[in-house]
Amino acid sequence: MSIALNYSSEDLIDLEDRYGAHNYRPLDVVLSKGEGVWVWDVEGNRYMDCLSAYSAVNQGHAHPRIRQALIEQAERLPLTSRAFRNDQLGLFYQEVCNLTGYEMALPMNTGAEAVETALKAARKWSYTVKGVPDGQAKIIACQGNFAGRTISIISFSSEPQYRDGFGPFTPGFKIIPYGDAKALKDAITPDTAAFIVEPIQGEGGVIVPPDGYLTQVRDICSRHNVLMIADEIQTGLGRTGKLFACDHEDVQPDVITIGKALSGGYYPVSAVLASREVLGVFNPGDHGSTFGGNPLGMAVAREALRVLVEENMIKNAAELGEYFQDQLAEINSPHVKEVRGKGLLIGVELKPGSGGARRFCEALQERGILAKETHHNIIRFAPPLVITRQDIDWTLDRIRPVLLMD
Ligand code: IF1
Repeated sequence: MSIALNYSSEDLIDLEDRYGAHNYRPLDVVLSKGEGVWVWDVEGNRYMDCLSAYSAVNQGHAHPRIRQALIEQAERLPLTSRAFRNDQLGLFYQEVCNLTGYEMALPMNTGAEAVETALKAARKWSYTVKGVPDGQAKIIACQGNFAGRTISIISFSSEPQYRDGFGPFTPGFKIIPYGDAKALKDAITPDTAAFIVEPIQGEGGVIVPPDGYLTQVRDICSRHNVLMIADEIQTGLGRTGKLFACDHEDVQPDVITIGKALSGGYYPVSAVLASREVLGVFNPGDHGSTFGGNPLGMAVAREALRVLVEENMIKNAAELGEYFQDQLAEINSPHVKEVRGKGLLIGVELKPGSGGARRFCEALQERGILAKETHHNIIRFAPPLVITRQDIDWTLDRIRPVLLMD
């Protein structure tokens, strides 16, 4: 077992700093083991993981059933490429489509690749089905979106840091305010192919749109023959207490992107889900990737979806998310402006002048809780969906003094 024997956290941090690009500013905690909601650092200190690898380990760290599926498939056949077929892909398609109610799926690896695939499908659909003149397709996105780091995706980002130094950008995108259905209606033109939206903006700061927004979006997109693309890579697969966050309004988007917890954190697996009319625009050779739909990823994803449903994680996220959020809101902290979210995707927004969320995350780390700040003044709490009420009470006992500190 290749563990980092005889290396301290400090040694390993030094190696990262010396040899690695500094594209992150992580907390100085070096993790070496994980199980369920708990992770341990190199020195053996235990922490509650309240980030879940950005919602990729909804099923909890090192879920035994998903691990077993990984091992068994790894011992048989990890990769074939899509030049040949394999005995996991068809079963994944059937199971993910039956679970979600979509006619077709296209598997990729990272969330960004799923989003890129959805954008390509929407553009080609607009030319071949809707009749938009070739090369003229427009796609509308929202202020505060996050959908990945590729050049086309940051081309519709509104976050200067994600764009600075990476131009020129891909044309054909329009940005509108998030949560404003009228802005969407006013932005649509005959060349509009699609509207891509997160049902809750995760990185944007756990921004929950007004009740009914998704229903209005669905209606506007239907009326104008514009594809509604829901990016559920972070909000999907039980995170907000429903299979998809769109399910809170019983809205079915034309296209859904999924990723992260699709593999329970074991392996990069993402996918686009849509109708035959949309995914049917791809002809052999149009699109693909070396690892997309590989048997190892498919076997892992099949088991990750199975445990999500069979172990009642979605219902658990709804019930314990409500409890967690209510208890957080009751902490009478002078620093807290708002507690918001859905299910176990919770954001605690701090007031200006609180010194920023980072110092609170560092204080939480000292008390055995790993949480991540977003946009300077928001602490995100997103523990694995296997969390228990007892775990939440343990966490609250440590969060209270931090939110009440000077
Ligand atoms: C980072 C957070 C950021 C996503 C949604 C697509 C993707 C993501 C809604 C792309 C990825 C990750 C990426 C990671 C930090 C994290 C993140 F929102 F989850 F916190 F950045 F905004 N759609 N989110 O959230 O999926 O290609 O990463 O598999 O890039 O720093 P990916």
